[in-house]
Amino acid sequence: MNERTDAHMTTNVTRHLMGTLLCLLLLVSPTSVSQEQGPTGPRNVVLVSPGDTMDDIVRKAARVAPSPRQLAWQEMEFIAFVHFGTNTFSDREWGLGTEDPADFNPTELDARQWVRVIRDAGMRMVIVTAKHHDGLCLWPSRFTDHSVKGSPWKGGKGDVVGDVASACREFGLKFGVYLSPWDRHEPTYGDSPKYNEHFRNQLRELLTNYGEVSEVWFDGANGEGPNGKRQVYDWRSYYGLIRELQPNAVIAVMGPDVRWVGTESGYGRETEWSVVPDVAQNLDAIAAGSQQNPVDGAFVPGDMMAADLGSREKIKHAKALVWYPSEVDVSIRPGWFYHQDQDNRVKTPEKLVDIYYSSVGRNSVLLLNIPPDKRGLVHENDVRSLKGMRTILDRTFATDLSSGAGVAASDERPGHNAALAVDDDNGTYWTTNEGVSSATVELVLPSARTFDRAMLQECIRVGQRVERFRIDAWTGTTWNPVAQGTTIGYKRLLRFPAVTAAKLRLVIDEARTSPTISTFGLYKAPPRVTVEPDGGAFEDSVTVRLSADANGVTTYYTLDGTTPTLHSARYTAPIVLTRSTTVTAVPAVDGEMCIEATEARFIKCRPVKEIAFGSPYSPKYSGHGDATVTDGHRASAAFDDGKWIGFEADDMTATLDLGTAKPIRSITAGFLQQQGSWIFLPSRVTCSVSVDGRTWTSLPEVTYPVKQTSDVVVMDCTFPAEGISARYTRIVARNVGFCPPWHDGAGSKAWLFVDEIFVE
Ligand code: FUL
Repeated sequence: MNERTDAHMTTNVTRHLMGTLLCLLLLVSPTSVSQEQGPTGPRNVVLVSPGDTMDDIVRKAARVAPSPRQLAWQEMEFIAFVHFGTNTFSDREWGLGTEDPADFNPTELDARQWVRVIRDAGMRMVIVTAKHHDGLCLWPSRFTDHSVKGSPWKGGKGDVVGDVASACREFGLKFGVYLSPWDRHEPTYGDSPKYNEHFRNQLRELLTNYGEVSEVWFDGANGEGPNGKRQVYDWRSYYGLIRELQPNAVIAVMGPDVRWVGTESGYGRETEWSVVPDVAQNLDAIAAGSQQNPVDGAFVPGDMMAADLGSREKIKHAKALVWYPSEVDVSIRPGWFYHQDQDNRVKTPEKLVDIYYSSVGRNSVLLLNIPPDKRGLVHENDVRSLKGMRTILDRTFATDLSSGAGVAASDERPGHNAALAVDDDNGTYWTTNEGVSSATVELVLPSARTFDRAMLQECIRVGQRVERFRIDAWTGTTWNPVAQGTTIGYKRLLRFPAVTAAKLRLVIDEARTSPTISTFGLYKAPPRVTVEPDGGAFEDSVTVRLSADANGVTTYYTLDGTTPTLHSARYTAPIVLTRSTTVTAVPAVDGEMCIEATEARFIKCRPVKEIAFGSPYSPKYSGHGDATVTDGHRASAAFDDGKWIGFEADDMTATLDLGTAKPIRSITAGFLQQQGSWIFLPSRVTCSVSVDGRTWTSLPEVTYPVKQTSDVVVMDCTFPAEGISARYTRIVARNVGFCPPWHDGAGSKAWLFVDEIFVE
């Protein structure tokens, strides 16, 4: 569905690259919030001179700090995107620009519900797609009729942008706008001066009529307009207008204040520097990068998407260094817009929590997209996941276990003693004396405490400095390593197996200058159950053990795929499974079920000695090689979960060898249908078995008609083989070959996805 993340989809987008390097000195803020003013105090940008040594460059990098607007934005930590518009009704991700505004017709639109749900989930701003690539304006712009004015919603008198802005004011959230420069509808698009004027007019409306705007999001995806023409964007004039009308708003992605992290997976970098060479603001590279297809959530290789952008290695040839912090944008669903067929693919609370740790917890702001449905409401499934996520985070961070600790540091600057690292005030910080760039802070807790999460924060108002750190716990005789990392930045969250200790230390091994720490917190996440083994294939029986990572926990489990309750079986002894089973376990504390379930699927089957494919699968969807389809770990409904293998236009022929002839009961192969991503069920599947690999017996055939449907289906194709003994099994699945005439991709190569093949 999502053209940008479907690695195999081709789009007709022509890249329109603007050979513009931003004029930094004009665009960045002239002042930063500095406690150390003066010629050596923090600034938003520093120039590197040709004669600077590495030490000079590192010292300069340590001085680069956020502008006030960047700092205010960073402190929001977790913000929401709302993709809503014509695509919501046409079931597309990128509209064509030819849509009829009359088709935009939400029946129960309630922006207050969106903002309430978003606030309750702990997010601090809403950025709404005022106009997406299709050009339909969600506000009644004076400069086009292609807007909500043409919609039956509220008789053409509605204003979605206005509704969101006033709901944000009511619920105390900041408000931001996404305005797509690429406009597939606007006739002046491609007529450069005219469209620039039109775009500024629209921007002016949004920046003057809706109160305070805190973020303006310019997309990197840019293509042709309705006349097939390209537009040369006058970025400088857009930025100038924003600075004039909303000086506190940050400009994101195709702009100078906030950097796209480089993936839409939700996972930021382990090493995330907010101080980067100025070339990171090169619009060519940003646009090129955002037209790439992130494969399995990895960073796209390339200058701006590398695994590290700001280490010493990266800054040594820079001409200037800027504060350009990262924003992680990701959708709660596979698509950016609502699609009914994704109602069951809403990210789970556990997944959202994992994303939170990997974005907010890695020196980034998390921009989570919550797309309202055709009613104009956030769907119940999304609300449920957000609530679950919030509960886990609240339970984790409710109590800071470092409170009451005695603190000492190997070095302290007067006025910045170690106690300031564990006080409740994030505005105060511990630091060392000039010239001391490695140091240790030791905490002595009032008694031994159990924790499995740590929070570290640098005082970024004076810059980002820490390059390498670790946390150790005292066992009574030695220091045991608990966690380690490179950058900290605004916030670093660390997860590790539970540790019980009364004494621990933070060791800063390397920093660019005196390190600062404004927060050093310790927490315990709600208990979770580990299932051992964590699923997979077994031949006769398998013994499964459940263990919780905390004391005082009772574990409840089911063997039928349902979520356990207090009435389910209570775990007291290892469970022996003799048939294919899904084990689901949830811990309970004091008679209350915890929220996080652990699930493991076990498949009873004959072990496969060897598997051979007639024609190779695509390297784009190759899982972990041949064994992907016989490892007992079944793929989910997500085509990009790394567990599917995909054949592009080709059929699949798989021959499995069990080593010796054995009695078998059935043979199963799983296939995926996700037609929005050009993945079809096979048109025909045949299966044959053999004792010697020469004489084959065919089992009755299975065929499927290819229907147009948006349903995502994981289909098991099972061939009964009761009473048969075989060593070899051969499955042939016919690819439909090319997308059928009724499909968006008619005539293009179709995909066949398979996982898992097992012989019971
Ligand atoms: C991309 C767009 O093409 C997507 O539709 C979405 O808006 C995402 C946030 O940015 O570049």
